[in-house]
Amino acid sequence: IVRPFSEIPGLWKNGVANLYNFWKLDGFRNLHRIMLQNFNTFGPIYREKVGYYESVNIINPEDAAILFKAEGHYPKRLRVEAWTSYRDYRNRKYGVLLKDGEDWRLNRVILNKEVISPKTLENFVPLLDEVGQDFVARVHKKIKRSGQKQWTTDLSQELFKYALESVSSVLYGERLGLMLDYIDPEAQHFIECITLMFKTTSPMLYIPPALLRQIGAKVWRDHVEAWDGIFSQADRCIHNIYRKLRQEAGTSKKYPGVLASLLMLDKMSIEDIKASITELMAGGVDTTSVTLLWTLYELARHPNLQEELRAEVAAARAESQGDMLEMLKRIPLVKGALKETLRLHPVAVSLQRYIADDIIIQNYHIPAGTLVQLGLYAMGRDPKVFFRPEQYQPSRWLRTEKHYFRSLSFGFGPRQCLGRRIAEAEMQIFLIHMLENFRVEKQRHVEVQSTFELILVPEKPIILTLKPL
Ligand code: HEM
Ligand code: 2DC
Repeated sequence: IVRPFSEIPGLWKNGVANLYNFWKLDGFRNLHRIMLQNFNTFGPIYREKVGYYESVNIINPEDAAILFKAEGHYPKRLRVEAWTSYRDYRNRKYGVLLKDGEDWRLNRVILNKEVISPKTLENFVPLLDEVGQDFVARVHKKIKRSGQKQWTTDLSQELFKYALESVSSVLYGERLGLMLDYIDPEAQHFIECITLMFKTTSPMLYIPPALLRQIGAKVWRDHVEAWDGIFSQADRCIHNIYRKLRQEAGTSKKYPGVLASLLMLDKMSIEDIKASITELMAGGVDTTSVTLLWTLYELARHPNLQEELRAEVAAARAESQGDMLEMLKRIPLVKGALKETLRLHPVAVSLQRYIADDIIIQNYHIPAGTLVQLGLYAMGRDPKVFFRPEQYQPSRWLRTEKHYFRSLSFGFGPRQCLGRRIAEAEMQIFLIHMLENFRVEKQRHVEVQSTFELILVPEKPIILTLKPL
């Protein structure tokens, strides 16, 4: 017999009291650990209400399959009110990240062709390869200048720049010049704004931004300032391309970038294009840079594995005679390493959908319209789902284990990460160049955990040593 919705275990009766407890546990920064603990307490399904945020949470891949089968034609994830409120406040259009329904689908279908279809890789890879080469050249220069034979540092700032340079070169078909010694202060400011934007979003998941705005709360003011900085930099980049396009009218045969392609295609309104390009630019910095930092950290902790990956890359280089697009087809273990990083250190703690149909999960009835969350962080560390989950083992993704609904770091289906192809290519190319040039080491006995700042990030700086081979 199917049990009713009201019998799902969990704390969902008093959102305000739960918010108070959540706050006492420093939940704004510990969301991932609290979710893990809730699954331990309540089992594989629990219902929760914290502040105004209400959801049903699940952890099993088989249940994830049921969830995504019920996502409907217009999959809808948690509405991040802080982000929509800002746009309403400043009279800006929603991009594909925030749109829903038919409006979302129409934009998404056009963007898919330019951003995530497999054929775009041909265009992206040469641009990303150039940025990767410049990154290692920059590190070599840093080492040379230091007068030592190695460089010990917190790479996060360098990685932010690498990520922004990469995503910008793909979007605009042009370099920002962030791998140079003197960089545009506006670009640096943009990077800081993105981090602030993410950080100020998390409290507003639980407390309505409209309320915070009314009382003039600092977190709302900081959030507005962060988005203002993001939009003004994106606007500058977009206007620059728009102007050039009108002057030259597409004379050269070279790939002009995603923005110019969309403008020439003339299938989306200019305002819609601007909104989505801004989201892509903002979404393309902290996500990949943090994942790369975690990957270097894991490679430093596993020197034998690092050598194995280096050998794979060397063989791929030889077989493809340096053709990067070909190389990317010959590095399964490098790809496994990135999946493994995202299993243990996912960018998104959860995936969510407002389900379109009634479903039954763990023998409980869940009505259509409910917000159901898959605990991605918890699933990645569950011994019932992954054999010896605490071990970093890229080879587990080479078909030894079951993969059914287990590789979900970029989400699922038509609403999955739009930046996925860019992110994957950018990260693979980065690792290829780094493995070909440096050995990565770390200080002994330093364990680094995740902290929740809307996306999961390292709780403290990760100090690594790069040694030229
Ligand atoms: C959405 C993860 C990098 C842009 C998402 C979602 C996840 C995700 C989990 C939600 C998917 C869903 O609900 O099914 C990641 C990870 C990244 C990454 C793990 C890198 C390691 C990027 C990059 C960009 C980007 C580089 C931009 C170039 C977006 C956009 C959406 C999205 C625009 C919303 C798509 C929509 O609503 O239709 N991402 N992301 N992401 N991501 Fe990413
Ligand atoms: C955060 O409980 C935790 O890719 C919440 O590139 C549920 C939630 C909803 C939406 C998720 C968010 C979490 C994490 C960050 C994500 C976001 C959707 C897109 C966004 C996963 C899991 C991200 C980082 C985008 C951001 C693009 C943007 C800022 C322009």
